[in-house]
Amino acid sequence: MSAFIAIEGLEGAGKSSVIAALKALLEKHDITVVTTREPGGTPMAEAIRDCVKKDWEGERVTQQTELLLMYAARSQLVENVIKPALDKGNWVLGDRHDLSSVAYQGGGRGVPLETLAALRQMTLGEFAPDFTLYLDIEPELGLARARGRGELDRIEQAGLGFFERARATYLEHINALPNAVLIDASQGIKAVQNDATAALEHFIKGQS
Ligand code: T5A
Repeated sequence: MSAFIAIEGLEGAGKSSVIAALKALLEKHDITVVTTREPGGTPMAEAIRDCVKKDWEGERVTQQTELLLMYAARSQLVENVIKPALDKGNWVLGDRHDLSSVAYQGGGRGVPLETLAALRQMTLGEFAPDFTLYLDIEPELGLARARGRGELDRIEQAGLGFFERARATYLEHINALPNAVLIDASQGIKAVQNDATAALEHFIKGQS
């Protein structure tokens, strides 16, 4: 048995620390874990990540370019890393996946959902996470945490309204997903990790 778990949420929600705790939990169950991040996770996808996060000195990055780069990176990662890992019986913990595009490019930038659906169909077909953990945080708090760990990149400088729309879109979609859990990420790190590991433990039990 294998499973692809996506960890979603705005900047500073705590996805990295949650993934470390989930990995430890899975390893206690003798499960081999592969961790990924999006955009990124293969040499080419990491190059796309640098490209998409970089500030191009006054050149406007169009919403179409940003969208296509996200799906190009995702296609590379899914075909070269995620599917092969799942085929070997490993579990995959993904720091972001397709729901990020729905929230950021769809909600944040205003790309129509039909456009996203067409691109998803072209690059992923029916491939989707088996379980999604969404770490919910107010943009102001998340961005303050992100600022605390370093300078904000091009996307992080998009403004509060962008992140408010992204969060609203996350909330709308997470409530409609069958295998998804929302976690209050405004709590302290330990509490967020505890809630996340409890949710994953519940998912694991349901698989056996
Ligand atoms: N993007 C991505 C799109 O627009 N579309 C897409 O389809 C995809 C896949 C990726 C960017 O690309 C965008 C979204 C992003 O803007 P990234 O650097 O990977 O860039 O961005 P994030 O994933 O958002 O990175 P962050 O590091 O900001 O988020 P995390 O992983 O959620 O946060 P984390 O764990 O690194 O924590 C950040 C800081 O907060 C502290 C940590 O110690 C750290 O300093 N922290 C807490 N402090 C107090 N209490 C807690 N509960 C805390 N949790 C973490």
